[in-house]
Amino acid sequence: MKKTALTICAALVLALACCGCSKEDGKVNETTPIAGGEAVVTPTEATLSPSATPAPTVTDTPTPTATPAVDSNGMTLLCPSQYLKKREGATYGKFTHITYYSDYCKRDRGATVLLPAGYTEEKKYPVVYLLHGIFGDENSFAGDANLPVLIGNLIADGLSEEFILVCPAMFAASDDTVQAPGFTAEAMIPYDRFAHDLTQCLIPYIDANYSTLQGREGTYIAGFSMGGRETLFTIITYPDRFRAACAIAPAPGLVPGKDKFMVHEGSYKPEQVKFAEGAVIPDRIIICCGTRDSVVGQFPKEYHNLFSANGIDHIWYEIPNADHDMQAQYSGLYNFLQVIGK
Ligand code: FER
Repeated sequence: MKKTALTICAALVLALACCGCSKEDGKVNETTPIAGGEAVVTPTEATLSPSATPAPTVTDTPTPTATPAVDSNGMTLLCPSQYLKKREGATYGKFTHITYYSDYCKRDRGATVLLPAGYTEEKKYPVVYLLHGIFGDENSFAGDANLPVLIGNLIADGLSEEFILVCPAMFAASDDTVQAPGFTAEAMIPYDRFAHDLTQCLIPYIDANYSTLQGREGTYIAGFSMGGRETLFTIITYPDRFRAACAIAPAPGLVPGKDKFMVHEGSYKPEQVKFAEGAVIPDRIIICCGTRDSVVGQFPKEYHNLFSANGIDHIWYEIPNADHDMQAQYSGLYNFLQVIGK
């Protein structure tokens, strides 16, 4: 009882922390690139519902666009705002909700799927699995109207190959009538279980039902916050299954630690976060975070340091002035989605 109250409090604190950084009343700055990004309103237990945060509105850019700043790794620091606006000549896909049977969880589970606008069974598409934040579900990303726009624009400009986006529900509880997301050690278990549900059940389902480029070559994973942490957990656990990965503002807990929300037992010991000599591993791993992230703070940078110390090749970059917000998400996705097929 006491634990539940604490969990709800912690969830509210997190939601407030996220809401607190909203600066522009749902509007993304008109200059390029986007600035003062919309905060992610992380769903709490109370608001866990299919309708996700309304996406920020992007208004017309009156001035010609400046060349976006790029770092030494070739990462564009901020997603240029014109990529979040619909335009003539580009086509945009729509999310649909699917249900698959998880033999791992022994029950039906949901996911949302965004097919490329010109999807045809005659082609084979890579698949990006995109993991939501804590308390989220399969509808969290599907509620962001900017996401299909970003993807359609990247494809229209030839920056991304066409791909299928799958947004799963990460909380892979064995019994979701008794287990619920929260800031407790027990609640971390179903999040980590998702790696097994994904590789054993969801990927085979997607491969069986869509025209996919199967196997490591066509399989990508990315996530925001809790989803970023589980992206890292998944590639450490199943390194040979993914061609590339991106952890945007990954939450603590992959390794032991402590923050304002909880003590993290750690899914792995720091020395276990490595790949075996000669193992098949992702070609590219990106870790990024806003310089002003008020929720996960320095933990993403600590992952970067751990990966470096353990000899894992990766790209680390910081998103100027971004909080735990949409600006961070769009920056990470803008860069990562250009990696598909390359
Ligand atoms: C934590 C801090 C942040 C944590 C999770 C988060 C499980 C996730 C935040 C998000 O998904 O937005 O200590 O522990």
